[in-house]
Formats: sequence, structure tokens, C-alpha cells
Amino acid sequence: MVCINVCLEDWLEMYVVYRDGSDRFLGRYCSFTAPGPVESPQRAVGIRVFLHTDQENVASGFKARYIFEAAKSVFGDCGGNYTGQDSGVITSPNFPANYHGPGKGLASSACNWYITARIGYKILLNFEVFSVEGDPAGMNLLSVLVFVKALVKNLIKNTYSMFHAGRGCPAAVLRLWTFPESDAAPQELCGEKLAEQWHYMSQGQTARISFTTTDKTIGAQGFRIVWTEVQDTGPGPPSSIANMCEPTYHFMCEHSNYCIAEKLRCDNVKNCGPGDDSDEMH
Ligand SMILES: [Ca+2]
Ligand SMILES: [Ca+2]
Repeated sequence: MVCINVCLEDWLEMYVVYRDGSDRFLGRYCSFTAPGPVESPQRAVGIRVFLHTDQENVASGFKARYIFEAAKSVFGDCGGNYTGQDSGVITSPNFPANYHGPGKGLASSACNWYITARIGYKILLNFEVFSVEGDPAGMNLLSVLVFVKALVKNLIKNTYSMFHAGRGCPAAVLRLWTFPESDAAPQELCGEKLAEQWHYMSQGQTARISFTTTDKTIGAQGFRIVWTEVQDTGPGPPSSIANMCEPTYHFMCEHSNYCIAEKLRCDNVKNCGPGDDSDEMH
């Protein structure tokens, strides 16, 4: 995964702030890319918005709207908690029909999902369907090369012109934390599914997903995400030599070499990851 922070001059940052003064980083934004809507989570006391500027060049800045809402449960308006399971499916509200915005008179709605794998396992998240309104910021390989080359030559004043400065996900957003135990910002996802095979792996035992809509939401089909517990074989792709699948309870995927629960075979859900249907083939 290419991960380059391209906000080098002026930027906006958002943090969730807790009563004890601690905070959690939500993201850094610049160029034309607006942050997705955010509901402060349970037990938070606020959201901090931080504008950084350097000594030269300014732009028109930003305008944000904030609304005080009644406190919600840790899951928000929907969502859930998955623990001690081998696999599961998470979908947007109403899927496969379109999701829609919050009820009349409400500014936002949020679904928060928490997934925890057993010790020694990670979580594979496979986005089978993804269609959420918006225009995410992104980079393709060519724009990264042009960007790095220009940076080295110190040629560029307006660095943002070198990559796809999407408008962001201001009306609806899926945030994905693949390492919620760390300070890493979540990924903000919107737009159409980015590739035929689109998947993420958690770095530790947990993953978190939130889906937030607003009174500006138009609606789209949303998403279907299959998550699967896979044996943690350390960093990098699993190799069949290093990977010791426990044979009684586990099935080793033929191509990805992931060790998944034996009972996930032939359950009509693809659990082996991208390009590997072996759990459903036999
Ligand atoms: Ca500036
Ligand atoms: Ca399966």
C-alpha cells in the first residue's frame, strides 16, 4: 500500500479529545480534500480542529459545521461488536438497497463496528462491494513518481497539483482502523470500490470500522465487507513453510496460504482473500 502524506505546507488536523486530556488523531487534510463527517465517540469530550500554516502562500481555508447531539451508545445508531467468532459480514444499513441519511431533524448518524480476533490471529477484511458517495484523495504510481522526482529537484511550489486532489468524503464516509491500538489515523474511504480485489489486514488483533452519514447524504448502495480471522504468521505474506496450520480445526487456503477455521469451508462466503476461492471449491 502506498502511503505518503502529501500535506507539506498548510493543513488541517482533527483529533478526538478525552476528559483526561488525551487525544486520538483522526487525520490530516489539505488541498481540496475535505474531512469526512465525524461524530465524537462515547466518552470523548470534544473534537479538536487544528489549522497549520507555513510562512508563505495562503488559500481560502475551510468552513465547517458542528452540531451538539444527544449521547449515543458506543456502537452509535447501529454497528456491533464481534469477538470470539471465525468470520462475519458487515454491511451498510439497508444493504443491498441504498443507505440513506439520518432521520428527519438529525444531523448525522453513525455505525461503529469493533472486531477482535483471538490471540495469535489477525483480521482479514475483504470489501466485496463498496459504493459510497464522494471523491477520495488518491495517488497512482505515476503521480507518486512525478511527485517524488519534482520534490527531489525542488521544482514544485504547489505540491498538491501533482496528485489527484479529490474533494474527499464530506457527506458520508467509512473510516477503517486496521491498528486501533496505535495512534495511526483511520483511512477515510468513499467513492467506488477501487479495485476488483480490495482488502485490508489488521496489524494486531483488532480492527474498527465506522460509517457516518449526514443530512447532506444522498445515498448509494454502500458496502458488504467479509471479515475472517486468520492465523498471525508475522509480517509479510504467509509462506507454507512458516505457516503451521493446526490441521484438525484449520484449513489452509491454497493460494493465499492463510490459515482459517475449517468450518468456513463451503459456507458460501469467500474467506481466503483476494484471488483465492479455495475454501469454497472443495
Ligand atoms: Ca501556506
Ligand atoms: Ca468460506
